[in-house]
Amino acid sequence: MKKSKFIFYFLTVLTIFSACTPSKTKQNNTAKKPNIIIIYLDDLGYGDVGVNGATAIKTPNMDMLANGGVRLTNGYSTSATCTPSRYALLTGIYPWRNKDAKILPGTAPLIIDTAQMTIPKMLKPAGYHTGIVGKWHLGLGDGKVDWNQRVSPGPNEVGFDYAYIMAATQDRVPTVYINNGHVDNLDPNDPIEIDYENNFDAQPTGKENPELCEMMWHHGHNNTIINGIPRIGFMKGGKAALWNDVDMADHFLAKAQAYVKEHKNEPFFLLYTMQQPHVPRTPHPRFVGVTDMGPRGDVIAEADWCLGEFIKTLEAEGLMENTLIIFSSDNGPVINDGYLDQAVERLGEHKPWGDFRGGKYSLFEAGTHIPFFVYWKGTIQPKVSDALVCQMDLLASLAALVGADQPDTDSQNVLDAFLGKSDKGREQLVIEATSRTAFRKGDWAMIPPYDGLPVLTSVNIETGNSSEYQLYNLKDDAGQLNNLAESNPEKLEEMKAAFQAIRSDANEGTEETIELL
Ligand code: NG6
Ligand code: CA
Repeated sequence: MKKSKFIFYFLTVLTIFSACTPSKTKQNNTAKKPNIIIIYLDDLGYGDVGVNGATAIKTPNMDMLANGGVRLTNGYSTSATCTPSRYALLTGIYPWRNKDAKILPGTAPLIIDTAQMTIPKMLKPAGYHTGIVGKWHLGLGDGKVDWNQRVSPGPNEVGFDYAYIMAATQDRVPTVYINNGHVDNLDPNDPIEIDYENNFDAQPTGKENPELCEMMWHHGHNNTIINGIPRIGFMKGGKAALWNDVDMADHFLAKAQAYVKEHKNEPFFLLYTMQQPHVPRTPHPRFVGVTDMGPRGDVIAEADWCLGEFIKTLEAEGLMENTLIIFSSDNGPVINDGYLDQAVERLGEHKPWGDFRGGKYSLFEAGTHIPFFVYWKGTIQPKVSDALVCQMDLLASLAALVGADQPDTDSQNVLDAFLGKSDKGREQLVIEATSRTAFRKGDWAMIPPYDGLPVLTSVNIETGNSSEYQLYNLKDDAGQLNNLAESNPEKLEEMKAAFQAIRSDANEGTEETIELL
């Protein structure tokens, strides 16, 4: 072969080779990107899970994730209620920076700015398809939603390619599913109207017509009756679109499974936000009586079953080794949250709050100290970790995992703690409960003074309010019984200074009104 011809062939081969290489590398990179699934429960307490001490409820599937992955014993939501926790999870921003990040009515506008960074928005350029199935509760539209048109902005406008959601909570209207902005099964001849102030045409309500209620309200929850359950807010029309409460778990499960099957050939991110054990607790008849605790126990068992079925789908599709699963809850537990559903009477020895004090709505630990497990078959070695981590850190940590830029938010990259490679999490965390904030640093928790009732007696909820500073060493006193503020003034001053450095207007916040009676 002549030298020039050889060079020609050599260059041709080189060109073909180099033309092939990048696409091959790209393919390989894509293949290596793990699917990311966040399974997020509603009001599940630290102690509601077997691995965290529950015996009256069996949670074998949650336990499997915890025992086979990293069981985080110092894992937090930012807040002791839903909306702010979900806001922080998705945006990496402390919810108290956004005055609208409070428990929202079903008619509230979207509280995430469509220009804001979110987990799905961060993942999309990294090649991910993004979906959410389940509870949303971050507002929809821009203030005046027409439920009979496409409802936007919403999850699709803040990064989700696919969104199959309920707008707010199971106890709030509208009681319909929304599929990428459209109310599912809506009959245009039976339009939906929603109002949180005024009833429509003297329709029956829980307040006026308790005889029509199959589940009785205790406080709040006395407006329009749907499926025998009185709700928060008034709703008219949309009969064909109404969800069936006892089928909700199966319905969301089927959507989550379908999403996985449809997107198994590309990296995907799925936020699967189950509605249990939030009120109204409506287990499918298959689960009624599987615990001795009444509906609250039964729906936790139902949620665990859903998790198991969902994992079976991942297994059947051969996805387990390439899927990172994060399991957590938006806030701590509540027993009586407004319906008479036997939760109080049949609680028995079960401790939904584990060893902690308080629960949902509380600045004490159990408000935000929630179950938190990270599982990745074959990649994560089983471990119990006491690294301090918050759901808000998932944005920066997942960005590190997929090689995206670090976002400029409150989210901290603690990926190694999530993967069990390090015991080092964040150093400090501001926690929030109904617009009041407190502080966690090292082994210490500090709650500044707040006016307001320390205990909401009719529902037996401890708010954490006190006229004095409270300081607890959680290492010796997980149950926050010994206030060390007076005996350890140095520590108190150190905590106050560190807290105020982050939250300079901490004591000026106004307390959110929760209608409890
Ligand atoms: C409260 C509701 C409570 C629950 C909560 C939101 C009343 C009296 N109480 O206002 O039942 O819906 O809001 O829960 O209406 S969360 O988990 O979504 O934050
Ligand atoms: Ca919740």
